[in-house]
Amino acid sequence: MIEIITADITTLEVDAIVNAASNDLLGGGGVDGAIHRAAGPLLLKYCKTLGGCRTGEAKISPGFELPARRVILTVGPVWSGGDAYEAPLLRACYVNSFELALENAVHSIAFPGISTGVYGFPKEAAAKIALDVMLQYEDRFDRVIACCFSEADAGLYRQVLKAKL
Ligand code: AR6
Repeated sequence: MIEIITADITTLEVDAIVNAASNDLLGGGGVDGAIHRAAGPLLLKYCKTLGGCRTGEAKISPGFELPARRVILTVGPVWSGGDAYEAPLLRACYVNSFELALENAVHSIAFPGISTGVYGFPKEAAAKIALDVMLQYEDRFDRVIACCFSEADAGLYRQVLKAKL
């Protein structure tokens, strides 16, 4: 079952948390900044060896000082009106993160709302894509967590999930 929670993703004790990163993987604000602060400086050092990440793709690192064992770094699309392949690119973020998780024996995974902050992806459309892919993969994991950062976002996720079931 997909778990929809309101939490700071950096506090979760799971096999992997997913980071909504930027193409250079060198940190930033939002959830990315929070993850780098909580993981400590070794995360940035490690990310510098990864050679960046294309939009829609995913890479993996250790969790360093985080309670999570791993960080899966993915780069969501910047919303620019909807005609620039934003939806398939966002879907690819979730699919590629799950595939990388499966390759790395990750059994519990938590996702933030990729692209729904600074990158401006409309929240309801993003939640539909996120939950669609989560439903596709949930059977292959012990825990799949949609980690929202506000009760309002969690409410939206619950509403979207209910409509899909
Ligand atoms: N735990 C869970 N969710 C969070 C947290 C947290 N600690 N902090 C923020 N969120 P954003 P993006 C939610 O802007 O839109 C960075 O600078 C937030 O409420 O972090 O993909 C990167 O380096 C929102 O719903 O990511 C990139 O340059 C969601 O996380 C750029 O931002 C994503 O918001 C990526 O932008």
